[in-house]
Amino acid sequence: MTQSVVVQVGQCGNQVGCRFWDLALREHAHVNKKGLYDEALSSFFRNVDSRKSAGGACGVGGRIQHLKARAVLVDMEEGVVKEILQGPLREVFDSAQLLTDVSGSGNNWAVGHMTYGSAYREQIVDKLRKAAEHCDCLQCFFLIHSMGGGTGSGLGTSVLSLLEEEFPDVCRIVTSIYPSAEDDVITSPYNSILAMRELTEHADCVLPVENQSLVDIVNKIKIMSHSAKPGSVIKRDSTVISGQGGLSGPEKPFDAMNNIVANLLLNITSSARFEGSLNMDLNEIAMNLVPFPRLHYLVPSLTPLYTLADVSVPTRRLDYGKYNKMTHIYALDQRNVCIKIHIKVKF
Ligand SMILES: Nc1nc2c(ncn2[C@@H]2O[C@H](COP(=O)(O)OP(=O)(O)OP(=O)(O)O)[C@@H](O)[C@H]2O)c(=O)[nH]1
Ligand SMILES: [Mg+2]
Repeated sequence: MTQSVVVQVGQCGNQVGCRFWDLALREHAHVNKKGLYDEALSSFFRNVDSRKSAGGACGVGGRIQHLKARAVLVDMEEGVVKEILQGPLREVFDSAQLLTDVSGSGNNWAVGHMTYGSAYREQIVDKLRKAAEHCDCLQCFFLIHSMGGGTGSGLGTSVLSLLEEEFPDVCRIVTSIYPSAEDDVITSPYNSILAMRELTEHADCVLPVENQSLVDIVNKIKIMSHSAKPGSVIKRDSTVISGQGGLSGPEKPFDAMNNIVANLLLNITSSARFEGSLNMDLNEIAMNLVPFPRLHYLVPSLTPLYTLADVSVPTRRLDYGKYNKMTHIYALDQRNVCIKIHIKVKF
């Protein structure tokens, strides 16, 4: 089985990333009842035994000792990463995976890209290499960042070009959070445009997510949940928009929105994380859906929202048998016709 490394850059990247790790751990805990470190876990987690020498890496098949996320966390402010290290996910990361500064990029793409990009180049490459060395067969880098902030857009895209330089054969899938029209960061349109040029040049595949759409989805699900028909039960620990009931403790402002993005990533990676005859590798997303190298913006969507809200409605019968949760991706085919592709994921 192959492995992937998540690179989370900036406040948004790290906050979304943490929701992803939280949900991924919960999902694996749900299916992995025996406490064994299996192939599914190995795709995004390492199993480390601190009593052993040489990093203490344990192979697939043994008991779970300490799970470490295959991740690199970068932020030019300290706050968010510090909070992660004090939160329930602190055990999942170790200091070798983190890179922080104190002052941030001040919402300025150029500071992130040029100033921090060159100042931290060696350190970033070092951390990426270490993460890659822990993998038997590294298939994919997942970069998560915002397009509006200085560090996310500037340093995030600098990291992307480093990935291309250092690991040209490893697939680069980027989840970019675009600012909404009412964004309070005044420079966010400029940052987004400057970052987009880099994404076009250096990414294999970009999954753009717009903050306003996330707000709309959260509101829609809340309305649906409140107006649920008599007899339908709303699960208290819905993992779609709520982080409550799990690892995360009290909910923070962006949590509901970030949970949607985390769910999206969870669904997209699920076929790479779990065995199955219909399952595909992650690099097939780029291989099958990108008609031209620079035309790689795939608009993701989640459906149906009703199941997402965890409202218990009778499950619809789908031809996919046991696969009854799907992710759609829109793409242009060779004739520039918009096509809608269903990615099947385990439910
Ligand atoms: N969906 C979502 N958007 C976020 C989150 N945090 C910030 N944003 C959005 O991201 C943009 C700001 O980027 P940040 O990630 O905060 O900035 P940064 O990358 O830390 O860069 P600097 O603070 O300038 O160093 C704005 O458009 C915010 O609305 C988050 O947790 N989730
Ligand atoms: Mg910041």
